[in-house]
Amino acid sequence: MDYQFLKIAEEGKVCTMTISAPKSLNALNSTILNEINSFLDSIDFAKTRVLIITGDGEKSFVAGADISEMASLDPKAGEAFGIRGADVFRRIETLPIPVIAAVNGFALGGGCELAMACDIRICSNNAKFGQPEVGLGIIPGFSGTYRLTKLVGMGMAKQLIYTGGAIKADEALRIGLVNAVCEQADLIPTAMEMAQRICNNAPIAVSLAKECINAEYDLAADEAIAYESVRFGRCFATEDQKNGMKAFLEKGKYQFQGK
Ligand code: CO8
Repeated sequence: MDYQFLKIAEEGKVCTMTISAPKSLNALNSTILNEINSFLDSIDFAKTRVLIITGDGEKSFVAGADISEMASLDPKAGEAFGIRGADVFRRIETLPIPVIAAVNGFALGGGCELAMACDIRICSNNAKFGQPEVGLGIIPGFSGTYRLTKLVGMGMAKQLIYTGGAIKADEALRIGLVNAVCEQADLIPTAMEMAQRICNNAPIAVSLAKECINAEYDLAADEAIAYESVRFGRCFATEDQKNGMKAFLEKGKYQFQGK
């Protein structure tokens, strides 16, 4: 399928979705959100085991939601736009495969929120993260108040959101907003290498681990522990568990089939 604002590339079991709206530094408008939704619908999870999300060019990952589209919204339309973005990001967060954000520049507002909806964030050393919304008279609307607090803790989330200031890659690494920082030229290769390492593992197990980590974060301890036990048990219904353990005991290596 052809998209106006997305470039899709597949390499083995890894798919890369590049957001491309160079005139607005890849700012997210309604069309882009719809295209991401359509693209998510089209993923064949039997073939694609990891998704990488990045921005086009060397300057910006995503410079936020499109301010020109938001400028004239009334409260009802504002809420609807927020819900539309939040729904797309929640779909990304709950995809049955890991999603890596390869942040190649500005990740501001909705761009930071998109990165935070991904499982893992790797950024280039020119990346800048921030939630500048209060400087525009709004608040983070694509679930930033929720996810930033989860990722970096309440104190740092409040500082970033109240001041609206941007932080550089090294500070993002220090506070745990990103997993790794690298040179821009190494960004996609680094994300790809991590994706390949994930692909070498049992896909059903990776998917169940993602489901557990996401769900358990919001559960009380006893519920969370029980949630994991059920899914741990499910692993023993898979061929990959049987063959993976057999191969280990026979000092061999098994190519996981996702069955
Ligand atoms: N929306 C629309 N256009 C944008 C955006 C954006 N978010 N960001 C950049 N652009 C456009 C600029 O207007 C400019 O267009 P033009 O060439 O036609 O003038 C072009 O991109 C290039 O930008 P600059 O000339 O400003 O480039 P600089 O290198 O000087 O600055 C910055 C780069 C610092 C990234 C600057 O462009 C900037 O501050 N952008 C806005 C960043 C921002 O505030 N983002 C948050 C937006 S709000 C948001 O994301 C809320 C999410 C939740 C929404 C909930 C809905 C209700």
